[in-house]
Amino acid sequence: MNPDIRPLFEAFEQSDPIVVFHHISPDPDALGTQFGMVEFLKEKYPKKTILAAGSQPEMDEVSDEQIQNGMALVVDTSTRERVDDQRYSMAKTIARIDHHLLCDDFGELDYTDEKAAAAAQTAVSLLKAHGETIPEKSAQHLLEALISDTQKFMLQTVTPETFEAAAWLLKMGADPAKAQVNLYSRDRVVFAFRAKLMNKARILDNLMFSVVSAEDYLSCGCPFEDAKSSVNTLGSVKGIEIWAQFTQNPDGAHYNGSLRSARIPLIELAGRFGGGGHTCACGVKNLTIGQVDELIQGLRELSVTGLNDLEESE
Ligand SMILES: [Mn+2]
Repeated sequence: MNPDIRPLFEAFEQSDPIVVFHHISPDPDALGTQFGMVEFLKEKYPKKTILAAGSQPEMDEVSDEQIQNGMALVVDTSTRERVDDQRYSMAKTIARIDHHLLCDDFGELDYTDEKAAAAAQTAVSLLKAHGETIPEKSAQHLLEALISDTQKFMLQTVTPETFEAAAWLLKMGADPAKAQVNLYSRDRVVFAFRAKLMNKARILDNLMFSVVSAEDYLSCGCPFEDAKSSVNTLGSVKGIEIWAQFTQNPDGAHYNGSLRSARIPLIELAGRFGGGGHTCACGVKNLTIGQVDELIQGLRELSVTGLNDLEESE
């Protein structure tokens, strides 16, 4: 990561408006880091226009002019194509705060810490290093981002720095009990869909997977966005090393895959199908049903060979 943090804070100082962007289909890290930065910037610069961009209804209306005249801050987004609202590229100044494996360089103001467990962790290190204090609202958003991307601090990506970031956020007023409610109270329709997902789960060697149709979630009244992010419903089963969810898109033609493992790297296999993400948590889009079958076979093999590799290296 760019060790010199000053240019980022100088850019905040000099820019107005500042528009904060997230990735397509934002997860709680993308949203929490986005709103964490928005609330911080609003408090620091009460006279400036600070906006949250994105295609969701709860986001701000942002005009072309506002983007052109100011700064775009992109968070939690691995590549340029994944920015939710491509108008970000019209901004005078573009910066990024991220933690994905670096495959697209955003330039001089790219602050990507590949070792951070969440984009929120990168954001906190920058804020701390610059001696900032942040309002409670901002701290709450960032804590929720951190908890979510680390699955409650239980992933291999968690380091002492992750807890240091969490400790700092608590000092700034964040409340973990509120985070539990905000992050993990499910809608009843999501609960109903997840029951189906579990019902359809199958086990092959050390792999558990479930392939669900559009009908499966639409009939429960569960939106695609909520349905497709249910993969961890399949995790935490003894003897299961890899778990995966394949969700048919609402168009009925393709499938969205979410792949997870506790410790076997999946990124290379995901890459062969055009997917990406993190070492042990990957997403793959637009799979045909034939590709879903191929990927399941690949994951099944990896659930055995990957485990052997781990045992040998122990
Ligand atoms: Mn993230």
